[in-house]
Amino acid sequence: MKKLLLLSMILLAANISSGQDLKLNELEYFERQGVNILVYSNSFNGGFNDEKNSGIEIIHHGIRTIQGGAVRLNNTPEQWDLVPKMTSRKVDKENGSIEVGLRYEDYNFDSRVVVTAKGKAVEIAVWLDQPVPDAIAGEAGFNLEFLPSQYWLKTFMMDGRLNRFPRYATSQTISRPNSEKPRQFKGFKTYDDRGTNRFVDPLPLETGHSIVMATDTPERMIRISSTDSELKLYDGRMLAQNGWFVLRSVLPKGKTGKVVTWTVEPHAIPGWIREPNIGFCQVGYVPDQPKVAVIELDKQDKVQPTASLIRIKDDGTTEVAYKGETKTWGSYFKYNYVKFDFSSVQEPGIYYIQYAGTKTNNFLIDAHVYDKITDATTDVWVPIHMNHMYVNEGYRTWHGEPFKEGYLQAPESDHFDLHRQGPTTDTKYKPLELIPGLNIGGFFDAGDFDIETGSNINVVENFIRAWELFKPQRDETFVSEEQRYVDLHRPDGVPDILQFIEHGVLNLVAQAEQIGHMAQTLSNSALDNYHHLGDAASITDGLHYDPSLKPYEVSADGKRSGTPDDMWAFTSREPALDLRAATMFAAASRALRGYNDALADRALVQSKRLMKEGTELLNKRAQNPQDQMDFDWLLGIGSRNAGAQKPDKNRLKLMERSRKNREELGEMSTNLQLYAATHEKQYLNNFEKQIWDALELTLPFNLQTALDAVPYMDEAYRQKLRPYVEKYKAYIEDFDKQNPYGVPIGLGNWAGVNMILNFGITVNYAYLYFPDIISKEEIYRVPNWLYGCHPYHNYSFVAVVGAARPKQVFYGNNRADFSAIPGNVAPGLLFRKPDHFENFDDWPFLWGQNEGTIAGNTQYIIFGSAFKNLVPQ
Ligand SMILES: [Ca+2]
Ligand SMILES: [Ca+2]
Ligand SMILES: [Ca+2]
Repeated sequence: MKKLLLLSMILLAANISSGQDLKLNELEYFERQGVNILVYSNSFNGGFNDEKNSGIEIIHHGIRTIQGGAVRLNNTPEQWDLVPKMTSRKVDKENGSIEVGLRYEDYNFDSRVVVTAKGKAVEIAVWLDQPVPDAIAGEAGFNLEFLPSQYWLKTFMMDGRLNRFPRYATSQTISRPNSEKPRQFKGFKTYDDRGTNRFVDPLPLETGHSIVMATDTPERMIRISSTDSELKLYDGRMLAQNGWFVLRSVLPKGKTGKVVTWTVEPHAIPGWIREPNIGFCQVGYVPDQPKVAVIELDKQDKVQPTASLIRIKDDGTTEVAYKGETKTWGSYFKYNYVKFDFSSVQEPGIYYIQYAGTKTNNFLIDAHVYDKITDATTDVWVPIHMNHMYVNEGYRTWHGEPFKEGYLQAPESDHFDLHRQGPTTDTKYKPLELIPGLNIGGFFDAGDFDIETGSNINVVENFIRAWELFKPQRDETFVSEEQRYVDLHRPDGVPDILQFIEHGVLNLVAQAEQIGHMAQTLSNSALDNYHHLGDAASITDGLHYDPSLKPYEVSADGKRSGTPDDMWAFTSREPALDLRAATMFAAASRALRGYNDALADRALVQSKRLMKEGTELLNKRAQNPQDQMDFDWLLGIGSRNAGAQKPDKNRLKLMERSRKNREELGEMSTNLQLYAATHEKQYLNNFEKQIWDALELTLPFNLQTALDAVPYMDEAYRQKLRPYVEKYKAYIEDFDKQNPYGVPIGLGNWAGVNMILNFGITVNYAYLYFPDIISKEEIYRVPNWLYGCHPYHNYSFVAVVGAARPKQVFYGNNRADFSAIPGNVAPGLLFRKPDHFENFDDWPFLWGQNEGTIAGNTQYIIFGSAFKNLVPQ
């Protein structure tokens, strides 16, 4: 017996010590408790991505604090600096190593990075088969980047010299001739050199061979040393507010073989277990709704059998309101999940949840908790995003009037924000000629300031839907198109939402009238002002660009300048966009009737014209099989929704019939809109000929359109729709099996809030029209998720909404201030392969998790308005 005990103790000890070494796991990353080292589980993308999500990444005690491990060509790379393409990735399980091949096509430069587990550390080595090409010798180096918000104010020691990471960028720089700078993505330039022909290069904070960071903070402590190379520590924020701290070693000139070797040892707190994340609805709960907290647990954590709901009484003392079992849901990616159901507690009051040693902040149970969920978005976020206006709030100016000089015809070009112009401009204007009348109305796209036409169409549609469904009379905003002035919290006698519709339509109608069709976008012409952070009115100089003047020179009359900063209109014709605009214009003419009849008339004229021209162009195009896929997708019957599944015979038949119908009858949702606008029966007949095939083909995508038609249709339609709603009920419930949160969770490089809001809107309407099929409790799925019941942390994804703990930082245009624009809705949880969800709340700069968009936020207004109206029913 004693022997056995001894043996098991030895086994246990062996387990523990091997558990402390880094091991390559099944998911192909290095792991020990508290430390995950990923080697190109996520690749760089080039150009559009923010590129702070890739290469060698370290998740340190649950937070991805280190990334960007790769051979890079700059001391502190920016978003549009070249990234290496991964040409190979070999995982050697036996020897515990991962090797990636990296290539810079522009410089015909290949390197290999090999990461090998060595006890508690990894060795990172860079291998070259050919020396670094001359053009980038001395520039190419191995970089690793550290998250500023997790390292600032922490100590570091380089070769025994003590120091502290600066809170703000205040180190030193030099300037160097542009000719020495490695080229940027597609030849774009992120900086305005003010005519000096020189670029700025940061100097290192420290240089040496061995660095220990954050000895004062065990969660962040890391030791890095190199015997063959010099380590240099830089502050990437010197060039760009979204820069990280960068540690790098320049690759030696003229050498091959193993040229750089680092030993990297992230500290692991012995026995560390991640604190449980208790997901719940921060906004609170109405008394009769289901109330289920989802508790996210470290896989090493032991599940506690119970959790408690504590009530804070009127006198400030507390009492246990309910103690109940936790129910295991199971594992989902890297964590385990249990649920705590406290639905039985219905008494209004102030509560918090206690699970083991973890207490949440407090929340309310009360009949009115959801009453104000859309106010911040409608009263603050939306008006701040009104383009071509001066926006004031109390003592504060959010921005002056932007883009006074208007928009120039974009020449044929490739664009940094993914717009393409060409091969033709499809307008009567010459490249760089002023297109009159476009600097009016419209909404900033997101954290940037362009007018994405597609998004702006969505925005107007969303406002119209909100207006027609809920007739919100809310008037908190003064809007004068004549003064080009917006004042927040100043009623002017007109419902704000009508003014928002008008503002959106003013720009879109101007596009249709001036250009003849819809522009793809009105956007920046220069990358160096695209990443603008600050007053939108200062993005351009407000003066017409005159190429006969020198850059930065202003004409004698003060009206023109030689600075090529004017915005461009990208005008290559996209008939699908014209059709979407036609649908929206039809609805807008209806909504604006009686408020602004002149604009309603203009919108209707453009609707009819674009509908006719767009359909003809699309049908012509549909003869080309290359375009067929996009065409199908537009119809909502397409292969992108069907996934990789090869369509069977029946499906192909349906698709063919849908296509034919579309050619003859026009687009389904347009027909519905046109019926609503005109009450001409033929549109409704057309719609009915199309909707059933669409529901057969892609139910989740098309049910909303079918529900939108319910108010115009008879009882027979409603009966025919029933089996589809029943199918949709099964679709909803299936999410309970897919993940512990019961909503569709996206895994793309833009977290999935739009998909979740769409889902929420459809569930709301399915419940409204078919309460005997879709039960009321289903409508709470999406608000739960949005307001805090989700992985990673439990903060509300809507800025300032979420009584006690909304998120603090968003990727809005004030992100440089580590702030938020109230009412913004974050995309949510960004998935990093192979198993990590993330939403930073101390670092706003990753757009995939923190950037709210104008289309998404207006979609939130629909969702929130529908939801809060349904709650009391
Ligand atoms: Ca944009
Ligand atoms: Ca108003
Ligand atoms: Ca200008």
